[in-house]
Amino acid sequence: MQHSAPVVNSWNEWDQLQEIVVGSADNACFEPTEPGSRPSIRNHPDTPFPTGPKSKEAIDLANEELAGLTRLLESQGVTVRRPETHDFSAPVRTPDFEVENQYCAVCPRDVMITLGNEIIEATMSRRARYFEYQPYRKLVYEYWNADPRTQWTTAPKPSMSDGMYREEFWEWPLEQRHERMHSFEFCINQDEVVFDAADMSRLGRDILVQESMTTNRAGIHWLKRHLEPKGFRVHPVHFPLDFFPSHIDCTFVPLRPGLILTNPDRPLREGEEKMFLDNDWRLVEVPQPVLTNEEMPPYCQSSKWLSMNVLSISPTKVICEAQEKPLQDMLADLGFEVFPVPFRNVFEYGGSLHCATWDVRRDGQREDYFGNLDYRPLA
Ligand code: DAV
Repeated sequence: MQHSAPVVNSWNEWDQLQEIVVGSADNACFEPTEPGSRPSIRNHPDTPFPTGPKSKEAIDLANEELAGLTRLLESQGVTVRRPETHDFSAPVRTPDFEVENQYCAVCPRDVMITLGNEIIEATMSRRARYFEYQPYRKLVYEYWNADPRTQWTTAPKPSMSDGMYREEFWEWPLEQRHERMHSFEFCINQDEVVFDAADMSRLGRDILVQESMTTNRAGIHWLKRHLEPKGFRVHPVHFPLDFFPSHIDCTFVPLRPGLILTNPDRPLREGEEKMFLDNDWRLVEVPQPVLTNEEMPPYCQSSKWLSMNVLSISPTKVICEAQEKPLQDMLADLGFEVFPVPFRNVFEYGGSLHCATWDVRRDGQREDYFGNLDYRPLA
């Protein structure tokens, strides 16, 4: 079927949504301990973290909320697609590593990104997530077969061998993290190209990429070299007070041209606000989340800032977690129609509403929202 608009078309985080993939908790497993991840039970750091499949009850509760999000999106005229069933309990063995089980398909955002008419599969940064593109491949083939304009790129797979990681990272005392906060060195080193898709945020021609535990400078360099010839500008961004950064969408969340939600605990590195202020973008701090970090679900490895992991249906409609009243009120004051949906049972799978989705088609084209920019491309 040939649409007049491309089947794959999404240039930013906010244009009117047409088609989206919502994750699934089917067959989800606990994330294994590995060089790139040290999961622990909240408030019980000395109890061993569980391994293998999650309980049926936990999976059903998350799936109910994912189904609720699906119904809401469909009621707004959005086509919702779901990943294929995958056996996450299967171990992975490559020439470079072994890991006892995989993770889940709750967070397509971490793995897949639409950049205009191109789908990119991220390299990923953790062993248990090495094959996480697989539940989405059937959809990718469908989009690729349906429209000759669909471009599809898989980023180079890193070895994920021991040498790719900096295991001491996990032992650094807080004081040392503070001293090193401007070096942006985390649990992966700079030897191989590494990035998770969720460290990127799309603003038309301009793509922000966070340096993090899941994206290194070589990964950002690869993205620049890949995207600049296509007319994108790639901007590394940093949040030095986030000592365990992973994925930009609980830190810096654009909602419409000229407006970005920011995290009061994680200010942008000094100087990096210039491109936004020079182009009349407002950076607006969100209120404190309703839950404290201590009150987050025991198996959840993310912070309370999942509160700001909202999903835009359009430049005027935003989906927000049902219990986050302070943020909902702020969004309403900013002129948004807010759609609350219960989602706390999804938190232990690593994300909230933005993480648990991958938008494939939105209205609109590539716009330049940063006319006043001093940008130096690689070549
Ligand atoms: O701020 O805790 C959570 C997002 C993970 N996908 C955070 C990052």
